[in-house]
Amino acid sequence: MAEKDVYIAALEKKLAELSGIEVNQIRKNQLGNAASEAKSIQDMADYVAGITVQKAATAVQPTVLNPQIQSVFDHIKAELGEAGLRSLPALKYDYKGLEPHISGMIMEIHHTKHHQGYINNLLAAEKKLAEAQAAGDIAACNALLPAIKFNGGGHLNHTIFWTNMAPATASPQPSGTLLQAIDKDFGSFDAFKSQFSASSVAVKGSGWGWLGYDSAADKLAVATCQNQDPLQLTHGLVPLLGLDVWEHAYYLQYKNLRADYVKAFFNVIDWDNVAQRYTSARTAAGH
Ligand code: MN3
Repeated sequence: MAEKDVYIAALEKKLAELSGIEVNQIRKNQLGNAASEAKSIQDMADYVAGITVQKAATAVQPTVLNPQIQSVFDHIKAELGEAGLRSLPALKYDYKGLEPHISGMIMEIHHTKHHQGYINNLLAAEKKLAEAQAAGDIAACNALLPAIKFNGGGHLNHTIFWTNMAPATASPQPSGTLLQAIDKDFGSFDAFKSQFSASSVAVKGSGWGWLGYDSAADKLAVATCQNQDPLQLTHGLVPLLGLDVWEHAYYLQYKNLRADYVKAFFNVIDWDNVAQRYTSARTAAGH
């Protein structure tokens, strides 16, 4: 059995254990959809493994290292510090802590399998990058960008996402300067909520919905990204609030009803975390 199949089989087995649903039934119901992210992760591992580092003399070499490679690492370090670059961050709540809005089963699989998968791949890509740099093979370095962006983005995005959530509280709305900014830039909290929700629901395929901060204009903005593309690299916005709308993030609970999941997400947003991010981003931008 290919390594990929072993991985998916293990994921299905885990799903079966956690859900009490037989593997065959999971397949039949296409709940194995949760494996789609696992498949993407495995495809990316294969991609990294497939890149061959050559001696500089034997390849026609570009001379410039793509700066996005360093950017991805810089953004992760800014969020998690040097040590956090390579390790799975702990959650500040139990896996069941976001229930009934996001099930404990989704949270556990998402955190321990998927997020860890991105980190494993990022480590493999980082190792290969070091090899390629040592050999002076810039072409191989640059060929690693998609893997670094996907897996580094996956690590970064999920890290922000976990901190953006908290068990449902009595204050499901922002307050203070963040609320003032939302009112100023969107008209009202409800208008923001509509725009963020509609954009997130409309992401084609797999991706993320975001509330970001435009440092130059000192404004808030809603944006979406495909796959695991990091918000800052894609749109130049500092990420404040992210929502994973890959199917694995909701399918086991909401099936194909992404809009219901997006609605439920608003019950578990940690607005204090979003406000802290907003304040930090403004300070960093000198506003
Ligand atoms: Mn995810």
